[in-house]
Amino acid sequence: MQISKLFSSSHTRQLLLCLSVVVLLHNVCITAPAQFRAALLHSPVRKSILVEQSDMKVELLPALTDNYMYLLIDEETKEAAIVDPVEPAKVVDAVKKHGVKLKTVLTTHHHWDHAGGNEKLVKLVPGLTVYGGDDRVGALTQKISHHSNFKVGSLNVKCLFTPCHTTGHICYFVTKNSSSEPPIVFTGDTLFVAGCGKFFEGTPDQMYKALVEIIGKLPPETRVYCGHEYTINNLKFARHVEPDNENIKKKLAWAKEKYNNGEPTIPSTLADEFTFNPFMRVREKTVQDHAGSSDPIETMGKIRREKDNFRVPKD
Ligand SMILES: N[C@@H](CCC(=O)N[C@@H](CS)C(=O)NCC(=O)O)C(=O)O
Ligand SMILES: [Zn+2]
Ligand SMILES: [Zn+2]
Repeated sequence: MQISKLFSSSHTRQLLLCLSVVVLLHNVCITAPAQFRAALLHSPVRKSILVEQSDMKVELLPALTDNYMYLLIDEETKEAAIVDPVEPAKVVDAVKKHGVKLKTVLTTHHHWDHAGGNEKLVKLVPGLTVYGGDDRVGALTQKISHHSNFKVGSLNVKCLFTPCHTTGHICYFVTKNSSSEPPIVFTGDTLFVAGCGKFFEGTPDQMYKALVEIIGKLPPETRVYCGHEYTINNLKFARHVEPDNENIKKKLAWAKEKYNNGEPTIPSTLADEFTFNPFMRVREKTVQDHAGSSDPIETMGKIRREKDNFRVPKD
């Protein structure tokens, strides 16, 4: 076919028009400011927030689509640790902004969306100690197990072995001696706000131990910092399990408002989780009735399987 004919065919002109629109949109998506880009993609920009206590600070650093990295700062010594630094450049910026000394990496588990930045971060920040409970964690320097203890400046970190989502999953419980403020726990993909991680490498019995007997026994005021922003979807499932639970309805309305403002729904507290998280509530009759069982562990297995196949409603 002659070139002139090719360009005069109306189909080809339409095709070229479509192509230029695609190229234009693509360029806008690469070069436009984050706010505009997010508007195009119909999702709000995820803001980072700083949670301040007098003994420690936690900066929430949104990463990837719905992950969180957490910069933990010991106020007394200005030493810092980073939890699951999947986007190392953002971590380095936050460390500079706060003028703190980053010494420690706390890895919850080996999945790439949590541990995938470790190798790069140790190159950017020499001398880091990288903690984790699994040989599959990148750049690991200190393999830890249940109740291993270490310090981040003056803060105490206690490791909680919570296998199920992966066989080497660790949660990190952080306290300050003789503090009147709440302790905190980084729960990775074991406990989410109103949900829990998928049982990729474990059993309902293990998740029951993790959520009820280990994390659930920490002080109720403990602040919960989890690995993903899944709160809205989790609460929609929670509402399906317990349609009459007012705490779920209230928390869902609150979470939608937060989401629309681009704000995190984290931290939560353990006391609150016991009021709306179905996986923390497997001893409750309402949750057991929904699962058709009177055994909390069997209930755990049944509602996890149900959530794996749950189609999240729009509202
Ligand atoms: N359902 C997830 C899909 C991604 C996924 O499988 N995430 C893992 C952690 S990386 C998980 O354990 N999700 C818990 C769940 O879906 O209940 C979502 O809401 O986007
Ligand atoms: Zn994971
Ligand atoms: Zn994850």
